Amino acid sequence: MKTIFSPRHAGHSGNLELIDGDIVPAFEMPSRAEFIRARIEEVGLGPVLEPAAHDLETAKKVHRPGFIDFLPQVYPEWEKTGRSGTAMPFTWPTRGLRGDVEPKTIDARLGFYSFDGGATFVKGTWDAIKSSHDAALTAAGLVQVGERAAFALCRPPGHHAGSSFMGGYCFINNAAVAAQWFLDQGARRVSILDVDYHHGNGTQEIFYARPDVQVINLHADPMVEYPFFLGHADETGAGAGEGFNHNFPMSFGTTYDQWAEALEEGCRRLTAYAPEIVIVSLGVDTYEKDPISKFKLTTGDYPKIGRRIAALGLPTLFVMEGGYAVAEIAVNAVGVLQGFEGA
Ligand code: FKS
Ligand code: ZN
Repeated sequence: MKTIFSPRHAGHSGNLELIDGDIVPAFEMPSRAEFIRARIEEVGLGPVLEPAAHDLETAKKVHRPGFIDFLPQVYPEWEKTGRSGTAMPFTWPTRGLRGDVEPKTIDARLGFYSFDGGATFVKGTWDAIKSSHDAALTAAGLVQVGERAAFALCRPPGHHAGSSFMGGYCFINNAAVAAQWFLDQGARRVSILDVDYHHGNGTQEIFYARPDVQVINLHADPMVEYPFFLGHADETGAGAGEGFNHNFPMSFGTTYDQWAEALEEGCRRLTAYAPEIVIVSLGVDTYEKDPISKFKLTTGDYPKIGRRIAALGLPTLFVMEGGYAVAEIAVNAVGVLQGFEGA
């Protein structure tokens, strides 16, 4: 399997994160992608190629155009106020406030276009976002021309980014852009299978009222886990999208046997939908030693996930999302891909 990876992700580094009443170096750091890249080479998964540049027209179909235009403006605007370091929002238009009027200052616009303080900017962030987006579309192109599967080693990740908001380390929703691109190439139905520990609230929101993209999410119960405000089992889609959104929230401490039951049911519903392409939002923060998560999957479980996905028998695009126990995430993420390839 070919991997698409851009070294430009590394400019998104040194960011600070607000977590548990503290400000710490962000868990979403460059070494994550570098460990995965090194592991791909170590096991000989296949070539690692750089992405081609793509325009943002597809991204502007799944995100509000003004939101996409805002992203490259953030750091220059931040610097114009005389600041350096990490740009992050601190005020959000929640219930009862005006979410329909875009204000003018950089601090206000950061809040206007986000749902939490987790999508932060340094100088190289926009370039990394763009390279991650390009990696997803370049890998999608490989699948489109007949590769059985491809791996977009995206960083930053994307599944928390919605039509007009960033958050949770995510800016552009790479998997959603790829799904839209496959449809624009003529696919009639695409499924997104999100196996990251956290609910892909952005992906759900983008496609919630649409029948052409089925969204299946396996994740920690939002009653107790981030992103808290979406991801319940009764969210099944709206309007023309009714019946095409499937959530499988699970408790803290979930082991592979329990998790695999949800995967099995998700795969049954995916097969019933009969998509032409599967996009896997591949997070490995379900791992027992992940520093910010509470599931109990072990290293030996990840190839099994890959094998089950391969058994769907569909062209498959893997898009990297989360996973934080740095060294081990590489073995686990590549383990899924090796399992898929029959290793
Ligand atoms: C827990 C605080 C949680 C934010 C977690 C963000 C998770 C991001 C991710 C992605 F795939 F997008 F990277 N803080 N006490 O793993 O879902
Ligand atoms: Zn996650």
